[in-house]
Amino acid sequence: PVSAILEAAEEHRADVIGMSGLLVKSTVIMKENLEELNTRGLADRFPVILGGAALTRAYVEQDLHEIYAGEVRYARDAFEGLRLMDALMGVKRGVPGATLPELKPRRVKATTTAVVTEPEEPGEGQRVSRSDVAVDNPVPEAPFLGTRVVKGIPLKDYASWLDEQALFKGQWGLKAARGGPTYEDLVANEGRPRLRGLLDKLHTESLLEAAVVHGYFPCVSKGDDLIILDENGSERTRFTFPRQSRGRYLCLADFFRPEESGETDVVGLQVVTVGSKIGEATAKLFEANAYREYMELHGLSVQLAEALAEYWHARVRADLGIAGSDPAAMDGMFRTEYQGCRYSLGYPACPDLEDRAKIADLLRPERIGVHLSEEFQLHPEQSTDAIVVHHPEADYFNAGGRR
Ligand code: B12
Repeated sequence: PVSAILEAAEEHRADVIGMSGLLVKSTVIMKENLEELNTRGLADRFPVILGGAALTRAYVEQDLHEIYAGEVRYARDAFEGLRLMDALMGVKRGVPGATLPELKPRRVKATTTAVVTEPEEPGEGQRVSRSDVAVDNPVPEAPFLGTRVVKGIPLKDYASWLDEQALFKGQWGLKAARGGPTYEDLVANEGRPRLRGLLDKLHTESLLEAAVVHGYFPCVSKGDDLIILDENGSERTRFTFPRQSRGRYLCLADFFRPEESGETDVVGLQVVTVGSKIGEATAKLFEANAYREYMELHGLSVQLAEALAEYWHARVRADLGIAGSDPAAMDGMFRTEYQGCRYSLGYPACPDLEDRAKIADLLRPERIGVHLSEEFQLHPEQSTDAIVVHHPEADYFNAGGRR
């Protein structure tokens, strides 16, 4: 909460406040926090730096700058954050010539020349209620209905599902510099050896407690809804997903048999975690100011949560008897060249994080030590949930516009 941020800023006599917005929801929170700083008359005292995946430069430097009575800037990465700190401190200390970087204007096409041609929209009264997704695909037989808990999954089972590129580039920031080693050299000489060392450490110190709760549920679809049924065929709960407003008019519900077909479909749900011990280990490194080690271990732990989710998804495909078209090589897996799709709530096809509560109700992940917070975040952090869809046409798609 913003009050805790402000208390800490006062206590440590901070010069600048930095906030990170990782979730779409946090874009709204950033705005509210800045308004709160305005209300408390603190805008003059605290310049603000904002970063994180959910924010864009235009949103921060145009929209938020407009409402904040103090200075606010966007940092693309930690290094831009440092440059901004230098500039802000220069201005604060009155260093001659010190200025803040110019605000970046939003790049918009000139309205006089831009002609926006909307793809054909269905007319009034013709709202598309279903896409052309096939409804005659075979429905696989689930190995059981209901939920199961699996604990103590060994690291060696899911380590090979680690997406090295996401780890090295996304988390560890390995990047070729001009005149320096190439990315491939960095991976060979730094990335892989450090990764091997860390995986050994995780294993010998038993820092991972990988566990899964998963289940198969009978279901049908109705319009934009996926209806989960109980054993008597009555409605247990329902998810409502956004439908694309053009193109194929896809909606996640379309990948399940419609109610009027009289048939019942099956959906998989899963929550995976690598446990809470790893969070304690990374927190210790952070407190000891061992930032590099922290960043490497934390980055690896979050990618291992993702690896576990992907590994489990493969087991579900095998259980459902649809693993026949799985690609032979791992990079094909990362490109999702298999039958079906694992949709995590919060992603574009199913953006509502509130729906995580329905998954938690159905799976009861507290049985593997995972809890859903009021902000719909799973704790421990290195956990992720998913709706597993078997339909051969299921793939990632964007159904924006109804967030
Ligand atoms: C790795 C990852 C995960 C990991 C770990 C998450 C974590 N805690 O770190 C796992 C697999 C666990 C995960 C899970 C989930 N994730 Co995720 N995840 C990502 C991913 C791919 C990368 C995030 C990351 O670690 N980046 C690396 C760090 C170092 O980079 P960064 O955060 O961007 O920060 C850098 C800069 O932005 C900048 N910066 C950031 N903040 C600040 C602040 C200041 C002051 C400064 C100066 C700079 C700065 O500096 C940093 C270093 O350069 C993002 C997509 C993306 N590309 O960002 C999605 C993303 C964050 N996840 C998303 C979602 C939806 C989820 C889940 C809710 C999915 C689910 N249903 O299970 C869960 C939530 C987990 C939970 N516990 O509840 C969405 C969130 C969008 C939304 N709807 O709100 C994202 C944006 C993906 C997307 N495109 O939709 N996720």
